[in-house]
Amino acid sequence: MSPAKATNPGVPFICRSTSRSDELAQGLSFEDAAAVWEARDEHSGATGVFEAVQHSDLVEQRGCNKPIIFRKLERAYGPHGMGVLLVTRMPPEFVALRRKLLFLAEQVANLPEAVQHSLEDPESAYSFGYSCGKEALEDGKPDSNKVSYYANPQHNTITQDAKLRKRYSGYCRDNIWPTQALPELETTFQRMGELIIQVGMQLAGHIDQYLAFKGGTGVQEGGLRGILARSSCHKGRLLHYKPLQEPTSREELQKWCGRHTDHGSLTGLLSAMFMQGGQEVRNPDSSSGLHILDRSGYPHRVAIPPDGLAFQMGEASQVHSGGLLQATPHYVQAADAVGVSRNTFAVFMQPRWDEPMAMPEGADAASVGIGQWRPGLSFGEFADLTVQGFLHDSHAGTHHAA
Ligand SMILES: O=C(O)CCC(=O)C(=O)O
Ligand SMILES: [Fe+2]
Repeated sequence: MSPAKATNPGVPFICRSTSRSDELAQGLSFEDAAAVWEARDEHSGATGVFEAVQHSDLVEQRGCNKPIIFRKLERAYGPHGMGVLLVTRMPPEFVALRRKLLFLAEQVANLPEAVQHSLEDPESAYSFGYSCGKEALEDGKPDSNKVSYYANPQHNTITQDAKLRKRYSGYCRDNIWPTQALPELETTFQRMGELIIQVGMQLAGHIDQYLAFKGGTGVQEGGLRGILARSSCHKGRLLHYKPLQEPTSREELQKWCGRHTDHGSLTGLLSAMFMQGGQEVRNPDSSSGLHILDRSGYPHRVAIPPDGLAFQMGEASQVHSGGLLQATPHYVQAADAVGVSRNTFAVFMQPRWDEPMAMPEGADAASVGIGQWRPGLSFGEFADLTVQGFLHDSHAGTHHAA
């Protein structure tokens, strides 16, 4: 199936200017410096204002941008931040790949059952390849509402060590691809994953400078960027939220990907694509989609523009920064419209399984604030505890970057 001609997805997105004087002096253009990104929930009228930075500014690492980027990072990820930063004006390759990959998500969900089954990996607890109905919803029922396809976007195999492949199966087993049924999936998934990781690494470099500026004693060797560069086990998740068969309550719609925080370091997220009958359609329900909870627990809908890439903070970064960076609680609400699917892609950038989960020297353990964390854990052990916690924690509704 070839991608349909783009219809206007109608994302309620505006770049709004705030103060201009000091920012102009820092050497950024007016628009760049002032960019915030405002998403409005048309039903409730609630707005969320999120920080945005242009991709080119992130890449160039110009010294004069630092004070602006630091302020944006603080407003995004600090203890009073909104939990998300948007990278805008991603290059044309990214925009084209997004469409191609999200059409493939729809196709994965429509593969014959026998093919889907052949792409499953029970040995990794369905953390590689096709997964549907293997995770529990908040109410304990199997989650058959969405289809996931998991893979390492950078490496098809990371180790031959049988012990590691068994002990850390969620990281160390091999990628699985539908080479016959959907040959384009492998390259499209991997290229998009690689692009997201590249931008995430650039962002991590700025975050390290920000942490140093805040007086943080440093996030382990090489900072957050070092942790992510050492890791060979980032995980991509292609997601298809199945169309509703019949109208349902708002409460049910909010269970599709219940409230949780990702347990890795940094999560990159695409703008979701809605589809009906094989064609892209506008989001039929302006209150559906990704919502983040601000520090007072108030939900804000996050509408990512098609050329944008959003980054949420994960729990590992909260630990590694001693609480200077705060993990982002979020959930996804399905669209209140029969017959419309939602397709998206997340990349969980996460430490290697053996990376120490140490907080910076001198930091106060209480400020880490992650329930399952204690000193001396490796990331693999921390992740195990997190996943076990999900079995009992009524706030967690999703399987995670494994
Ligand atoms: O569907 C989305 O936009 C986000 C999915 C998510 O939060 C997750 O997979 O952890
Ligand atoms: Fe998530």
